[in-house]
Amino acid sequence: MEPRLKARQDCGKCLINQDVYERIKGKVLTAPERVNKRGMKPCLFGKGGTCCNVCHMGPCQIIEGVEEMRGVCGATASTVAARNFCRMVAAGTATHSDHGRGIAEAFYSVVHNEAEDFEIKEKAKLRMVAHYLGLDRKKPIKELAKEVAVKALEEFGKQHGRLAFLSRAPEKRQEKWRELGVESRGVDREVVELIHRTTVGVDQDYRSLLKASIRCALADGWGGSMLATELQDILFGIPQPIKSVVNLGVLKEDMVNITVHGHEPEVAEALAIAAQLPEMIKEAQKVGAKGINLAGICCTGNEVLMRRGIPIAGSFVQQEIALATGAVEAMVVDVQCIMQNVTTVAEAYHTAIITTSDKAKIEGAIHIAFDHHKPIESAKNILREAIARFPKRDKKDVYIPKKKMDVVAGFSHETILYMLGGRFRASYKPLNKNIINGRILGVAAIVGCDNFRVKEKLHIEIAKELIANNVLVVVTGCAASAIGRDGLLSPDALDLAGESYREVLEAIGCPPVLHMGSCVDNSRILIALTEMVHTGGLGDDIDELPVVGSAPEWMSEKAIAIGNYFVGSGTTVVFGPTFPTENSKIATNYLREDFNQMFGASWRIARNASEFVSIMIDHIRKKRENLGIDKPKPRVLYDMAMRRALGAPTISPFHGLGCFGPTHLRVEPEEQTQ
Ligand code: BF8
Repeated sequence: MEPRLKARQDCGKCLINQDVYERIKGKVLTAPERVNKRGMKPCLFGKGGTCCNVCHMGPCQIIEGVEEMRGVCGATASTVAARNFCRMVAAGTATHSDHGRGIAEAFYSVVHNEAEDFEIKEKAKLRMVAHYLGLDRKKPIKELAKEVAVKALEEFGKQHGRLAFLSRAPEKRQEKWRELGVESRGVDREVVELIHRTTVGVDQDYRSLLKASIRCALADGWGGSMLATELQDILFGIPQPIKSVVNLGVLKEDMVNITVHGHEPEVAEALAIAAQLPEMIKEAQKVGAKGINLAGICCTGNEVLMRRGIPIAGSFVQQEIALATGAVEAMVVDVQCIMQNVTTVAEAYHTAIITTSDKAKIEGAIHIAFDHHKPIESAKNILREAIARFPKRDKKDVYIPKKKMDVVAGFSHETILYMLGGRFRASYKPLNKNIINGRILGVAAIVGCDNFRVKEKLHIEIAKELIANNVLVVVTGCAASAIGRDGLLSPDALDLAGESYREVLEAIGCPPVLHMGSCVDNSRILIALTEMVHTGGLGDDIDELPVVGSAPEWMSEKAIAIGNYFVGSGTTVVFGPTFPTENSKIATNYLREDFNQMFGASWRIARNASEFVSIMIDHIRKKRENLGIDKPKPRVLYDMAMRRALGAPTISPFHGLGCFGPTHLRVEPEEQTQ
């Protein structure tokens, strides 16, 4: 039967695993098909930020400059676009920060002996974090850990003063924040205040709203996200370069396959430990499986990839098709980015969707609440549910595509220090030196989501062109998985790097694109940038560095919060192909021009890969010029044919490369004991 509504949009994402999509077509409706079949494009007013629904006289559609098309209350397009932008920042900050709070609570339980199974893995990092929380880092570890747990939790509810980790930023940046009055107080306070400002009849000046959005976003980057990353590292280990594999081909026909999906690593860490227990392997063998195979989806996947080398089955856009392989016994989810449709797809197979957080239940899923006082016991219960599904798998219905790609992940800022400087002189000096001498043009981050509405493979195209132009590229989130799928996280991709960048990479033996972790791990990039400033030679503040950020396929509110804290911290970011304030030129211009005046960095918009790369490289070049280190080389321009010709590197073992696991990070050995 012909669809009632005519398809108006194409989705390019089904091409990633088209063979699997073909098999479920007509069986279950999935996101790519919904993009095609919805019959309506995204609402123009909503998409560009000028649909106001903060009260019930509306929703009002606003057109900038048209008097009759202001809101019923008179709200202008700039106010409404700024309000909506602020709400996204507040939501993004809340998600990362509530994740951070969850980890802080788990940490509290561990150090107060209220939780079994986990322990402090990184004592030196604990001392460093204690120092920045204003504690005496020399105290005995057990006592200090308890104080850190309390202090970390207090950061969320603090009412006055400023967030402790803001003091980690370069001094000049801190002064700027002070002068502008955007130092974040407590995380919760900033989120609550920003939401308050955006309600009907409160803050009705786009300038005041947008400036306030920075105060909230900084509470994400230098607050909730940074606390999450640091406490996770202390509990579960600082990532070190590690080999693994990405894409659906990591699922195994003869094993119980469990995908871990969401964002918080606690559940996945417990599952990883429990899945290795002989008793659990025996239980799996009893039902005819060889063992238990864990594979990641989204940022939970990135967390356990970074620390344990657990393979990634897929990014955000692959969550449904991972189930459609018919080979997944359970998809275990925690919080964020879990599409409601996973239960619909799972119903067509033998798969259980298991929710574990009391904050995130899904109709049609099984709920097994994860008890962070008893992580392994909780994990065993989850594993048993999955194991029980294995005999129900319909072998005729199983299709695991062969596609997978080798990757090296695990580039925390500590390991980058080690890799660049070596064991005895761990520092960013070699990086700064190579930027100053022009071997490396600058640093670019490609972060954030992948998006069913974006047809092109923007991440890959942008990354290829940047590395060909000698730009060091760091990645996080689903962008990292997408780039991994196409081989750029492998040292085998060195050939795609520009000549001088390749020389640097060959000397240290690492891939041209560095995977720095999940989305909360964007805070690692903030610290890396600060380290570059402190190392010297590239200015006194982050906004002087030849660096730039991007989120080419962003879709989540979290991405907007991340972009905003980077801008507030002095890094220009390029987003696209759409942007949430676009219907108000006034608000959008403020984010670009006025933010640039205030923070030395701005929001930029690009529509396609070429625009992204142009803006990013021009920005890096401008910063180099300002620093007086510019030796212009012609940009290598890529058209589509050239990009295709570049292809993807083939899989091969990583023989003879030097980036697989520093034995020592920059710690004082005596601090590890006590
Ligand atoms: O926090 S990149 S789709 S999984 S929101 Fe979600 Fe976007 Fe993926 Fe990670 Ni970040």
